[in-house]
Amino acid sequence: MLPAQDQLGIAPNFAPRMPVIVAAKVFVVLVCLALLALDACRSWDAYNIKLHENEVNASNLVRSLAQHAEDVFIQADTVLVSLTERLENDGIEPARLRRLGTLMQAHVKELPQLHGLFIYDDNGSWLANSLHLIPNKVNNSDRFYFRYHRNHEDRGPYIGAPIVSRSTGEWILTMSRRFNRPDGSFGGVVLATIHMDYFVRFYQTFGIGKQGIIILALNDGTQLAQYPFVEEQVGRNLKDSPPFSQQLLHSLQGTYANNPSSLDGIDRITSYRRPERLPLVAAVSLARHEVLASWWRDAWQSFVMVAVLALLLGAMGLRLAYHISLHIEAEQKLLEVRDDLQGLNRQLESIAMQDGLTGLANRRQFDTMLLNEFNRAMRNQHSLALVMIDVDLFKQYNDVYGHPAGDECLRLIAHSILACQKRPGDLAARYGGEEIAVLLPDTDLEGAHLVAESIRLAISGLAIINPRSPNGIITVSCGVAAIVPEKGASIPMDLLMAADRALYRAKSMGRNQIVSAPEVLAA
Ligand code: GH3
Ligand code: MG
Ligand code: MG
Repeated sequence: MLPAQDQLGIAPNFAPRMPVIVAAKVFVVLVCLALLALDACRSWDAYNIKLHENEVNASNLVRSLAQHAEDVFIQADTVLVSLTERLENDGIEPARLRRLGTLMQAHVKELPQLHGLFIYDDNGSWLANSLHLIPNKVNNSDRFYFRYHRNHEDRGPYIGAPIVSRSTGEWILTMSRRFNRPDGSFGGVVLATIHMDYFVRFYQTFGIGKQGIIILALNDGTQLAQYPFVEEQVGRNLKDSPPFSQQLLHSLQGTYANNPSSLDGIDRITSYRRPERLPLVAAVSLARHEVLASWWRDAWQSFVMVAVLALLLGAMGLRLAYHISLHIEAEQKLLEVRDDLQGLNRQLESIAMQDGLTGLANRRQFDTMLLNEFNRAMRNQHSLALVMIDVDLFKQYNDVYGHPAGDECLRLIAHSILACQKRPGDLAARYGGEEIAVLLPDTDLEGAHLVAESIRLAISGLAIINPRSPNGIITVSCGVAAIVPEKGASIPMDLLMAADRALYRAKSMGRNQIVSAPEVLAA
């Protein structure tokens, strides 16, 4: 006998199929993709935070630069206001101008941004300056600031485009005011010149990367100073560049991305601010790739780590899924083998329980079933019936036709008996030789008699010739008995003996008939 399913260690419901493996593989791939997606989200957040940080830093820096530029020009203007006031009240006599010259020298020494201070009369001739000498035949009426003041009665300060100093040859910025004669007519111009280099040197103290740019410009777009200093770009007008025209003129401060720059093709982010009291604008442009350099480094490092992790996870997961699939395959094969063995086992069992010649149950199965049904009938107090069938004069049939023909005759008889079985619980068994027993659970004597009669008729209906029989054909005799077993009072053998006695009586009464056992009925 083969081991039962549980003894083989196989759980009855444990039969995972290949779709589970496909789902596991899909799950592993999804986990890997989710890891990469999470990293991409994290990097995207870091990217936005980096840009925001840069915006805050740049806007703080540009606020300082705007304040610085305003302070530098306001300091110069304070000197110009005082000179204008003296010129208008004290006049331009040579002695006064000499004293003013000394005062101007003191101012220039005091304020490091000042390149010089100058006074011109209404024709542009030099009246006084902070230098120690007044060059001959030098006239500044061609300068734009001079023409501006001569043509405008406005008394406010005027900041001009960068120019090359006639006294020192360096790039300077100009701030000037008009002074009037007592009658209100144009009296001349006071001028403060400021080192452009003063701004450039200040700007270079800030860390703005290799491709960052700081620009100081007038509101009309005229560039006053730039770091890094590029001589060809001095004094250029930015008003036609789109960011300047679109953004800087319309708000006090802000940030914009000019990608990429029309000048050098570099993608920059610019923050700008305009001071409140002067028509200036300060701007800081940082190269986007420099701002994001650390972010790129971090993002790559993190991507490489996550990608390696995802690959390892994916490889291990898929390998695991592969091994599980092998395991499942092996298990399935084992189950198939088990099923085959169980089928074989059932076949062997049925062979062991069957009669080889007739295909009916054999004696062993009959004995087991008789015991079982007897006990059941006892428990339920139902009637159990037995029909014992014996072929009449079969020895003679064998003698006439031989044993093989006898065997074939027995097969035909068995087939007829099976055909008469009405209920699945009935059992027909070859009891021995040409004797067949039919066990009929839940059947009384009367019912069993009817079954026996139908069997007898079916067999004589086969009309198998038996020349030595009085009827000329094969017939059977049947002994029928039935019992409602009582506990402790009856045993299976009682039923067998009763049926056998009835059969004996049927034989002695002339064969081809049925005898029921009345004494059993009575019991
Ligand atoms: P009756 O029962 O009517 O008194 O007469 P009978 O000739 O049938 O007598 P008995 O039952 O004593 O003889 C049984 C015979 O059945 C003996 C034997 O030749 C035959 N027989 C028993 N088993 C087989 C079998 O498997 N094959 C064949 N061919 N014959 C068998
Ligand atoms: Mg016999
Ligand atoms: Mg017989």
